[in-house]
Amino acid sequence: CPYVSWLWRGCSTKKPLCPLISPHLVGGVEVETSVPAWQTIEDNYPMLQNGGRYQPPDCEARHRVALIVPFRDRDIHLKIFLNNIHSFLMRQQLDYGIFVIDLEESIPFNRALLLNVGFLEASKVHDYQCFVFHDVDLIPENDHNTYSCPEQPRHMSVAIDKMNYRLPYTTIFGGVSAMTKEQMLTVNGYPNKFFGWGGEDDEMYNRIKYHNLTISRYTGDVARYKMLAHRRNQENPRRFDLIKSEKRQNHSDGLSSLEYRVIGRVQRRLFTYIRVSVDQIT
Ligand code: BGN
Repeated sequence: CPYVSWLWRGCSTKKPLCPLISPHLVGGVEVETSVPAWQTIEDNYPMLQNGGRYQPPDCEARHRVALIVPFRDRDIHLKIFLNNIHSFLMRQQLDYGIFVIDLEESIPFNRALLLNVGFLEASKVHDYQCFVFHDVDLIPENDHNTYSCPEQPRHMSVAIDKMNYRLPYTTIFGGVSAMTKEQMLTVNGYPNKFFGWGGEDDEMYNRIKYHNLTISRYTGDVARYKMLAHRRNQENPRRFDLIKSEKRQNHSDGLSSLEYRVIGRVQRRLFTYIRVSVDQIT
């Protein structure tokens, strides 16, 4: 602020609130599936702050959103994801950050635990109100699919090309889903004991239901995604039993019982990378 105007009117650097509907939206978008070099993707996004964070330059965002991306050894997917998602989120005029959470190799993959870690770590760097838990292999195809958090938890990957753009079952909560900070705290986050593929999202659904919340969804013409090709992950044979035992214990394993060690943290231009280790809890 110039000194004189500050004396005279009280200087306000506050930007106007962004419009309810961003003027930059285009609707359907062609997913860019090329795999550019890291430098090329970074050069595409000079307006990013370090750590993959962004605020619209000309208005105050209505939503502060952290994207939490659980990750293991999928560099190609991550490149394609970031190359697409940044322009998508910028068009939605969000105040957002992307957090990629990786797990030490010797430990079986645990998507739900990494989502909990991402929730806690992102909350330390900014006052995010909304968390979008995002698989790295899903790329949105329509920017009317706003990455914000409504009153109820929102399942976002409603229509996926590989699933013929149909919801496989009505209680599904995997792929891409959004919850407010308050909702995450209410349900005590995701479970920590689901090592291997499957069931952790169904357990989150049970928590949502247990706390009298419901799932909301956009319609399938908007909430559309392209799924990148990948090999099948190792299924967790214990997932059915784990779901039953969580029910008996009133879904109490979660944020409150999570223990982890951060073993790496890098603020890259396109994302914040956090690598963790945990003891394998049974
Ligand atoms: C379901 C998995 C989900 C997964 C979807 C993807 C289970 C547990 C059954 C009690 N659930 O079958 O985790 O997101 O498939 O379509 O395996």
